[in-house]
Amino acid sequence: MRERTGRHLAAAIALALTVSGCAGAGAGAQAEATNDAVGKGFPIVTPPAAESPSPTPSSSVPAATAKPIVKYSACSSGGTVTFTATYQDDFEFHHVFIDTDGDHRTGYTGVDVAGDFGADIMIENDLLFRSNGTEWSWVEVKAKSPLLSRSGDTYRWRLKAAQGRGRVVFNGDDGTTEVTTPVVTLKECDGPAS
Ligand SMILES: [Ca+2]
Repeated sequence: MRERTGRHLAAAIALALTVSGCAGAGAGAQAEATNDAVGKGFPIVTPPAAESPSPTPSSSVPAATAKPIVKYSACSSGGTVTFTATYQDDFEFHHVFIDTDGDHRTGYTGVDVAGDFGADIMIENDLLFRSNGTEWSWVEVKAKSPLLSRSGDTYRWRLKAAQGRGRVVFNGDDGTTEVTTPVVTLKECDGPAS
């Protein structure tokens, strides 16, 4: 937890502004600082759609339901890894973060999980991204959509082993609330990939 991210820094800056009395701006100043930290310092390289990838993650606050993400797992079979999770809250962004090299110094370091984590790969809804640094900066991987299926609140994704093997967490973000599961241990799938 020692490496905090731009958004935390931005929050600290906003707090400093507020405390110093610079801002009658209040929330406005905080929003501006947050945008600046991500938007100017680390431009999104390939913005294929208006909200892709999503804006800076929300701050972590208690979720609406006691267990916003349940039945989450990751398993490997052959040359692929399959991720499954049920998101019980109404999240806008459904993420899988993967530390493919097990090195917390590479990839996005802002994942809110116990222990060090450097996410090299991110799935966001139906798109795949690779990290472009330790901040919230991602490059879309133009490939077949990782989204295998969606049934109600349950998502299934599949990646090649090179992109999917490693330490995995699931994350949901509704723009206000962000929730992250503990690190998931990758297992062998019970049956052949289907
Ligand atoms: Ca890493």
